[in-house]
Parts: sequence; C-alpha cells; structure tokens
Amino acid sequence: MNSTQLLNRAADNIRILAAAAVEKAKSGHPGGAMGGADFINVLFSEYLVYDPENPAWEGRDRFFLDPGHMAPMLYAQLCLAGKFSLEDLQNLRQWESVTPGHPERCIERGIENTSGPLGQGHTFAVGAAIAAKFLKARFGKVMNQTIYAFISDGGVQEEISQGAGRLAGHLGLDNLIMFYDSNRIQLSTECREVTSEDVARKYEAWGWFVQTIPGNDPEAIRRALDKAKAEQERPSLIIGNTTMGKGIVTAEGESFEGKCSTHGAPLSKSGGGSFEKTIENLGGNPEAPFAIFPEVKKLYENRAAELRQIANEHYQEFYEWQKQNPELAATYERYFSGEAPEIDWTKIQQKPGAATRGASAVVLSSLAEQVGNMIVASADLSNSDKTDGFLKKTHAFVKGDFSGAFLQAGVAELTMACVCIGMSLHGGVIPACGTFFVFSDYMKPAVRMAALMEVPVKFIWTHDAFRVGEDGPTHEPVEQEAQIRLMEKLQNHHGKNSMLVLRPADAEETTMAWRLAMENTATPTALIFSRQDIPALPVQNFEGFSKGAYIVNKDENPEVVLLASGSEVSTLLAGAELLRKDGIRLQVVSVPSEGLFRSQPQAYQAEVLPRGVKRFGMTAGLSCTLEGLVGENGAIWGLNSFGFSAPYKVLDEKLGFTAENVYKQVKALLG
Ligand SMILES: Cc1ncc(C[n+]2csc(CCOP(=O)(O)OP(=O)(O)O)c2C)c(N)n1
Repeated sequence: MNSTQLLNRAADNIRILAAAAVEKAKSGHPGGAMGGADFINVLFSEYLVYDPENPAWEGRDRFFLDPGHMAPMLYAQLCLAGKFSLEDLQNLRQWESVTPGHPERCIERGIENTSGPLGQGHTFAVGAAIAAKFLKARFGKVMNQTIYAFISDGGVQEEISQGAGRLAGHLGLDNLIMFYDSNRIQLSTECREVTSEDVARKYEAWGWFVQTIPGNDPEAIRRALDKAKAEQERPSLIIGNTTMGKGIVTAEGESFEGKCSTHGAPLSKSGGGSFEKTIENLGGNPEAPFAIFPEVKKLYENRAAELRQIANEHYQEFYEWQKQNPELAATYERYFSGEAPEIDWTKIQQKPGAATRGASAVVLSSLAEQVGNMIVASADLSNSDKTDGFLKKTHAFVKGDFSGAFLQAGVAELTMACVCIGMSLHGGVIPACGTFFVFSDYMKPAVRMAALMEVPVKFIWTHDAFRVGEDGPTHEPVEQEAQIRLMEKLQNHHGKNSMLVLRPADAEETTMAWRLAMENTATPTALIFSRQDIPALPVQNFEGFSKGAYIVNKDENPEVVLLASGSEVSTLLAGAELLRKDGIRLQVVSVPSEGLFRSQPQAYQAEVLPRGVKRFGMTAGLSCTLEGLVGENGAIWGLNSFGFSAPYKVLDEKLGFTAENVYKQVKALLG
C-alpha cells in the first residue's frame, strides 16, 4: 500500500501538469481537473487493472471519462502511467497533437471513449458494463473486468443520467463503479443555484450502492473503492466531495479554490489565481512545471511492474481456460476480432410484399441464431419496431442473468443509443437498437458520437414516413431522413462517410441492407424501415444495392430517370407503368444510400444517372433529401410540411404520393 504522503504528492503532480498544460495552451479547464486528481491517482496507482504492454487486452478494466473538459487530468494521469510524454502535455490543444481539447478515443494511450458532450461518457460505461456481463455469462471468469466511470456535476444534471442510473440499478451492474466529482461548481454558476436534489438518495432509489466521502482524501478513496469492489449486487456510486481548483492560490498566497472562474480558464486568466504561486504551493517549480517528481515516477514504475505481473497471471489463467475450452476460446477470439461475423444469408427467406420492418424481423430472427455476440435493444417498441424478431429467439437481460441477448431499454432513446455505443466500445459484441424514426431526434447527439468514434452500432429506425398515418404529425418523420443523411456527407477522420444510411425499398432489399450493416465494421449504420407493406420490386439480382443506387428497370435511351428510396420506389414503378403507356422511355432507380452511391466510380454513377437525362425524384421526406441526386434539371416531389393525422392511404392521395401524380409530374417535367 502506498503512503498517503506519496499519493498526495502524485495527485499534486497531476494538478501541476494539468494547470501547466492549460496555461501553456492558453485555454482549457484546470479547476475540475485539479479537484478530481486524487481519485484518478488512487484508481490508476492501486486499482485499475490493465497491461502496460498490451493496451487492447480484452480483459482489462476500463475507465470511462464523462466530463471531457477534464482532459488535462486524464492526460496528466496517463503521462504518469507512461502513455503520454511531457511534451505531449505541452502540446495540449494544438494542431495534430495527441492531446486534443477533449479526449478522443485511443486505446493505445488508454483513452476508452471520446468525451465532451456531458452525460454520454458515463452512459457508455453502463453499456460497457452490460457487455462485460454478457461476455462473462458466456466465457466465465476470463471476463472479470471492472468498469470505472468518472462523472461530474454536469453529467449528473444531464437528463441522460436518469436513464443510465435507472438501467444500471435495475440490472444490478455490480461490475460498474462510478466516481462523482462533486465540487459544487459548474461552468457559469455554483451548483446550488440550479439544483437542490439529494444525489445520493436519487441513486439509492435507482438501486445503487452509494458512499459519500471526502473526495480529496486518498485513504477515504481507497476504503470506498474496496467496498465498491466487494459489492455483489449493485452498481456503486462514490460521491467524492472535492475542492474545485484544489491548491490554487493568489499572488499573495491566499486560497483561490472553489471558484467558477477556474472551470474554463488558465489560472493566470481566472481573475485571481496565480499560476506561479499555485505551482509553488503544490510543490513544483514554476520555471519548469512540466516534470514528474522522482518519487512519483517510482510509484508508477512500481505499479507498472505490478500490473505486468497481474496481467501475466490473467494470461496464465486464460491459457489454462483456452486449453480446457478450445472451442469456446475460438469463439472468444472471433468475438473480439472486430471482424464481420460469418452469416449464411441464403438461410433468410423473405415474404414478398412485406413491410420492410417485418422483413427486418425476418433477418433479425436469423441473426439471433447465427450471430452469438449480437445484442439488440429497443426503447419499449420491440413489437412495433420489430426487433422482437430477435427477442423471440432469445430473452431480455435481467438482474443476475445475462444469458439472453436483448436489452429492454425502457423509454429512453438517447440512453439506449449511448448504452449500445458503450457496448461497442467495450468490444466483443455487436449492438443494434430500435425505435421509431421520428425519435431518432432524441438519439442524434449519440449518433454523432458513434460516427466520430467510428463504432459500428446499428440503428434500426422504423415507421419511416408520414405513412404512420393516424398517429399524426408528432409521429410522422419528415425532415429526419435529410438530417441523418447529412452524416453520410460528413467524413470521419479516416476520410470515409461517417455513417452508412440505408432505406431499402422492399423485403429483399431489406436483407441486403442488413447484410451491408453487418459487414460494416468501420462506421455506424442507420437502417430505415417502413411500417406499411411494400410490393416486391421486379428485380432478380439485388447486388446493385450494395453500390448505394442501382437500376430497377430501364427502357432503351430513357428520356427521364425516376429515382427514390424506400416505398416511394414502388410508387414510381406504378407511375412508370402509366407513363410507358404514353410511350415514354424511363429508367427507374432505387437509391438506398446517396453517400454510398457517391463513393462509386464515376462511370457507374453515370450509368445509373446518365448525364443530360432529366430526373424526377420522389421522397416522403423533405424535397432537399434528393436535391443532390436530382440536380437542377429535374423535379422532386417531396413533403415540405409536417404530416397530418389520417389513414395512410388517404394521406398518399392527399399528399400526392400516387402513381397518377407521378404521371402528372413527370409529364409536366418533360413538357
Ligand atoms: C451536453 C453539454 N452541454 C454543455 C457543455 C458545456 N460545458 C462544459 S463543462 C460544463 C459545466 C460542467 O460543470 P462540472 O461538470 O461541474 O465540471 P467542473 O466545473 O467541475 O469542471 C458545461 C456546461 C458540454 N460540454 N456538454
């Protein structure tokens, strides 16, 4: 056990490095980082189990940071652990540095998740804890890792904490330990100005084991961590009453702790704190603050040696287990390979003319049998979004039993999305989650993070258009498709479309959509499905689907190209019949993904959308959804207002989504 004096010295070292990095960058957040240093130091020097030589080791404990603005604390801690250099800290927030303004996922350097939008980080941890339970139920003690999370006032206030807290408590995630850095200060106010809730009782009511401690006291932190580790029923919350900006003093040497102004400004700009005096106060050299104290270096060298030994013991146990369970071990390797699972798609027999949500259920039912590490979730709509196709072949998680593979997330779309992202970040599992497309609005902040982190979560969104009908405009997505397709236009840092968005036009296309989703291990995928039945397309070979757009049928020398995604393709086909009777030559195109289509060679694009030929697009979303494809020499029939409450066939008539209107509009276009 390390002496309290040494632990305090190490925490002061973190405070110095964090404050110095922010000072040098001339921007950043020192106050919270300085207050949280004691917890993270005890965690990393005595508890967190990982392999210094093999950062991606599947059996490692994970540390999820929620307040990404506390990046200087994490970087400083990881610098002590040898994952960053002092020079890296000096480059905080600079172009191409490995120390960006908020931490970005980098397993090699010990960063499990990108954080910044408050509330999401700790919800990822809940997802990771569920994934760990799922894997433990299959592989036993080789999956014994603990998931740690660090949350601040901002994260506790974010609404998502309700969903995360409820789920973790309900599912009894005793492998989750969260530290709440309660410094009573936030960005522009003190916490007491915006909240008077009793956080401890709130988490207790959700079924958590809650301890409240002095959060800058290493001995209290250690005692609390020991108790949390021993807990066998509930997730743990350690509320640490900490001091914002611990150690900050003025030029006169008086305390300048507990001040809002140190939340987001270098000490020299905090309106009272003195950088030099603070570094001195913390036992550092203001002339050369970027230094690791020799005794702290030794502390972390010793810990690294211990960790190597601990990891080796785990590896020995693993090899023993592998020897005794070769098949299971091969499955384990496969799950953690991150590669697309092998799926026999010929086993999937679709019923022609089904709604694409129903066709999705057919696929999910088969995936439940073929993909042992798939986890599907629904936000209380499993029988409507048809994720129940999967559920019928398995069972939902319950406290103490994670042998199933379905998460009933309750009515909490953002939580569900973040939990699925967290499962994916953990590794070893393939998560998917479903709800109505209109509620993708509730999930967008998480979708953006999934895209940024490049995690292959599958988002299943059904009830894709106004054909929800009687439920009325609140439930009818209009602008959602245009919104989510922006993510296809946005590139990730690997130069790829940050998301794959697919809206299939019939049951067979739905199988193809799922196929692309399962093969896509590089980005998240959106699958947008219809509520209503759709006639089968007159297509024999659906391979063109994987190019993002393809010709469904064509006449020689077409005068006009008709294009759409989803059920509007069938409406175009019906309109095409009427137009052909007038001798008009056509090419009908299904475009499940504009982003994917625009990634194809020019020659292919020109074949599907020949230059100089007029185009007519139809979309149940905003017209702008198709603008990029139709161009200025064409016309688009879209829905440019909110929807209305009526049976969907009436809406089709009233809103012009009929064969007759296609005929009329195309005739007008051709003049
Ligand atoms: C979703 C979201 N909203 C707003 C912000 C901007 N923001 C960053 S930190 C912060 C306040 C954080 O207070 P606290 O969590 O107590 O951190 P501390 O002041 O202790 O560093 C806010 C509002 C954000 N990062 N994410």
